[in-house]
Amino acid sequence: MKFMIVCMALILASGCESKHDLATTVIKANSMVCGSCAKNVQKAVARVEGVKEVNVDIKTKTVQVSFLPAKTDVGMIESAITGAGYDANERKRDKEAYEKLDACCKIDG
Ligand SMILES: [Cu+2]
Repeated sequence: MKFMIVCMALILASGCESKHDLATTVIKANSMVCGSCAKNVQKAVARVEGVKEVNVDIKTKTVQVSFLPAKTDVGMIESAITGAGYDANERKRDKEAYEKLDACCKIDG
């Protein structure tokens, strides 16, 4: 977050977009319940081309992602999460992927 503010200040002052053209989004993944969910989501999002950084917070059930807007977008990142079997913002998890999750990761039995 600090970085973004610094970058924005720099863009206003001179223009650092060539080196620091990362966008950051926070995605709600409410169906994550444990550490292995967090790992699954982390891995799935990290595989998306253009994603530079993934921080999963299991306590707040959020996924903070830094990505290159030229290569990917929030929709693609959400798809990666739903494809791993977890809800992402308003998108519902992929049923088949969800069925393959460990028993501890299933929220509705
Ligand atoms: Cu889990």
